[in-house]
Amino acid sequence: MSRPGLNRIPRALGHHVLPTTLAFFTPESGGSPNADNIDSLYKIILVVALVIFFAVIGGLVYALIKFRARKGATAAQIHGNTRLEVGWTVAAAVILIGLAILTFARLGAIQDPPNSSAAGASLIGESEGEVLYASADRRLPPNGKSLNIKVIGRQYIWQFVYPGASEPDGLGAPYSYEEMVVPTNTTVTLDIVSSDVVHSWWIPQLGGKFQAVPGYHNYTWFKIPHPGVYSGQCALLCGRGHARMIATVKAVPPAQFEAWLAYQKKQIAQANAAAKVARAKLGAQVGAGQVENP
Ligand SMILES: [Cu+2]
Repeated sequence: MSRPGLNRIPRALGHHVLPTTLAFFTPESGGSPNADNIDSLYKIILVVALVIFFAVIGGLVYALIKFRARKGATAAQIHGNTRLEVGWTVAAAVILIGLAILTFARLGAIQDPPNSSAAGASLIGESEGEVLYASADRRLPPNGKSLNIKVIGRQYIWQFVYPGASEPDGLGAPYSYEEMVVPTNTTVTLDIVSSDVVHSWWIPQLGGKFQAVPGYHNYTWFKIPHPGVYSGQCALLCGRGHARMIATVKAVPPAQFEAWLAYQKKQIAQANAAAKVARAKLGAQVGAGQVENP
């Protein structure tokens, strides 16, 4: 009698259950190559650790059962074993050195952003004059082009400022709150700052955690291949409203991103124009204060 259900079990164990279980203990990934590299590094180290764990525990259980107390049996008295001791010291050192080499070999791909893909948004190169804050920490892709977004942590909301300032001092740039919209296949570099206390920027699927420190700039990057929404939230207790300080990154095709940015710019310009009219109107009014202090 054929039982197709049973045949599927070993396959499911090998291809689904194991990665899912490992994923429970390792960082989230899938949104950006740096997050994927951090995650795979964790998985490799976890597998090595699991093999050693089971070898040690297995050896211990074997010895406990095989050499358990029995009537009439006398335990052998052993005083050290140089070969064995040198062996496990050297083996542990070799494993550690191997993991260190692997980690440093992968660090570049985690820290250094790659170029945008051909399908990404067409970016204007970041010329010297456009960089407001020079820093040796900021890493740019090999071709020097990235979409640089300023992430501002503030009690209790994240603000994102996009390139495209209309005034030389950086004012008039399009911005958004809480939701960052970015083009797919495009290398996005982040310039993380804070306007009050220390916050922590973290979208787990897009890579590591970075603190937003007042008076200091922190830099990271991501590159999202597919449209999607990635969520996170401030990862450092920053005050009463900390729990509300959520953040999402919405990746959309480049054309859609450009349309969104233009719309955002228009909305902000309209709001600024309306505020200007309101201010002029208020200024023209003769109020009680002006009567008393002409
Ligand atoms: Cu917070």
